[in-house]
Amino acid sequence: MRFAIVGSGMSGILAAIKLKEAGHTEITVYEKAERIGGTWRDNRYPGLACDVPAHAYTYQFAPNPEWSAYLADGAEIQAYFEKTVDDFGIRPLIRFNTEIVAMDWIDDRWRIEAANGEVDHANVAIIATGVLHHPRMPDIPGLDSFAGVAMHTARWDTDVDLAGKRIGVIGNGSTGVQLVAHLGLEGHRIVHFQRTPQWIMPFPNRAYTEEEKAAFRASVAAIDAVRYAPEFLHNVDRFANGITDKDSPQIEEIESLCRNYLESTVSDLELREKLRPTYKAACKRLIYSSTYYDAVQRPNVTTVVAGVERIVPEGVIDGGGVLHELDILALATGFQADRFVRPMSVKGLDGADIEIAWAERCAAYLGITIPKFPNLFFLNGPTSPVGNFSLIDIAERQWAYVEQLIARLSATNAKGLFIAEDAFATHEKNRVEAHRNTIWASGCTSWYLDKTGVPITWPWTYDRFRQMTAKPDFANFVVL
Ligand code: N01
Repeated sequence: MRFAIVGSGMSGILAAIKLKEAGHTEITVYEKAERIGGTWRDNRYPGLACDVPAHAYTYQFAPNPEWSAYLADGAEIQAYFEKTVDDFGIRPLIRFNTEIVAMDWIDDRWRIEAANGEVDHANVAIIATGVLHHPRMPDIPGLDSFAGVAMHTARWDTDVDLAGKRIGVIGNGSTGVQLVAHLGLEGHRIVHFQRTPQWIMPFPNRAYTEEEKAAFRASVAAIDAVRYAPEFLHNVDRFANGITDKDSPQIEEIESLCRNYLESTVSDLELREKLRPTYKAACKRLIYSSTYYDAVQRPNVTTVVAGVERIVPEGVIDGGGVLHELDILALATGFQADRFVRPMSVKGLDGADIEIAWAERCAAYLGITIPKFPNLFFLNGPTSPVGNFSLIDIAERQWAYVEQLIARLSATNAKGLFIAEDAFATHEKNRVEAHRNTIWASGCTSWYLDKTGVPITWPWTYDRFRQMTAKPDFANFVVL
């Protein structure tokens, strides 16, 4: 069996390692960039970190006793993936600088075409192209006229010298908050344009001591004590169970923790009201930060809530007509979250086209498989649980499921399999229905929502995801 994996971020690396370990030899990982790493390669803005504890944001099979802190920064996470690729010997499988542009199911296998004209064929295609990959540029008049340096946070130019510069930041999602917290505490002059306030959950970080790292090296049990620490699991469970019901006591508890943090930390009453959200906590992705409120109270940081009217060569004119003169403009304006595999063209059985399949909304059964696309398996595909979970854990569960699909192909000599249309339609109907009551559909805007207002995520508990991905029900699959 020949395998093609598209993308060498966290999920693609996982798939390659697992296939190699299972004894497969015909594996190629296609990577359009010149390095592995996906999100952690593309994002290099100051303050980038992961708000999932490092020991929980780690492959099960590759624990890392060397994590320097409870929450790791972006560069350290990228280094972990680079090391894992080498430790497991999969670098030779990766074709760098090779962007796949088209995939067609022809004669019982995938014909895979790269932008450079190369063509490959594979029996199984693993789509590991990430969730938040294509930057979303804001539609603000005059953006092109800015005379300073304007850059999206996912395209940060680390050569730009920030010293002494006046820096504007548009956007206050997880990215904008990390950037402003970091630069603000470093003393840079920041003007932060906030369109909608965010709920902020305190989540202190701390460096590990050499003694702790020695204990992690000595025993995986010490690592597991962090990974499965009761207080961390309590946070995860509270969130996982709360999101399914916007009126749940868990959401009330999250909101009260955030509200208390705002009120006990931000002393200036005018600023406090600027930062107070009017929608339910966790409706937008909940932000974890124990430094942002400190930063925005510094005299070098200004929070502007008057909106952004237009951009001019000198800076930004806010909704009140005030000009904020700037040298650097950071666009922390998020991603086109509905792209997934696209702009790649993917055509399956009987003329099935991913553009048509996803015309109304992008979705995949368990985030893994879609009807009429045989042996096309997504990791962290659409409708996977993305909330505030470790996407590594989700990809590992999905991989364990995909492994069983691949084993079935081998055992039966089948050419292909995919989720049946009726099983998928029933699942999607239930998913859309269940979303009515979730926190994400409780009346805010966010990247979770598709164009019809339905969240592109998992509306049930995380336990249900665990159960449903434990074992495929082959009665729900079409086997060729
Ligand atoms: O993007 P976002 P992000 N004028 O879409 C604003 C993950 N992540 O890059 O809320 C003015 O959340 C927009 O305003 P509003 C995580 O899953 C994880 O921050 O729409 N403002 C919003 O404030 C996260 O959820 C980590 O009113 C404009 C912001 O831009 C996801 O990535 C770290 C605007 C966009 O927020 C995306 O986060 C970082 C305009 N025209 C990110 N257009 C971890 O630690 C947009 N905005 C794991």
